[in-house]
Amino acid sequence: MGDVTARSYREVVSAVEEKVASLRGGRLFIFLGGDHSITYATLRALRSFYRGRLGLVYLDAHPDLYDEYEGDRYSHACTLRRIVEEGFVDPRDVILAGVRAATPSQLDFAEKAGITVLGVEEAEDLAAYLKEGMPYYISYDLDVLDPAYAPGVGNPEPGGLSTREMVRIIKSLPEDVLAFDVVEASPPHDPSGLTLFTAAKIIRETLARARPPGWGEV
Ligand SMILES: [Mn+2]
Repeated sequence: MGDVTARSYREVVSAVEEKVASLRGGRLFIFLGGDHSITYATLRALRSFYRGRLGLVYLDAHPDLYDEYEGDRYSHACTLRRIVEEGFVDPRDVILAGVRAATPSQLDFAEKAGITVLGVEEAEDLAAYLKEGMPYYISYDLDVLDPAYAPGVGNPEPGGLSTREMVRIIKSLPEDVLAFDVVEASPPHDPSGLTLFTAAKIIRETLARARPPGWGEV
């Protein structure tokens, strides 16, 4: 589908919505970021025509649950908060995994909303929290990995998953995937190119795992 170019975040959101809606369902969507705020745009676009059940697996070192960050409610630090507040996904169908840099207020919001939060240790068991028969959107923030494996991200957070552990997690994900994204790859922070190789590995493993999506009545 190509790149999205825009002069503002608002334009990003409408450009993504236009492109995605023009193709509608029946295929597996892959979105490559760009910072994590893109996931608000992609889910909003999918929700413009797909109204069925949808779970979200959100792999991230950070919860992205701030109400506002540096004066911006649509910052990458607020993405998951906007997704659940605007009703794109029921918070009880969200699994946030690999978290290791959370503030108390964000964890408090997650608990009240019913979001399942798993730390790095528990991330490998996330399959136990998946809901049977529910299609999923998978969002991979590359900073869920340890910076040893993916140094080229905007907010590296040591103590994360290894690529091997990530592959094991991917093999445990649901096969019914409507769409997935891989975000936060930042080439200027990735002089060796390793982060992009790791991103490619995640994409390939997810493609190997996912069945053609069951869009149902779209
Ligand atoms: Mn993120």
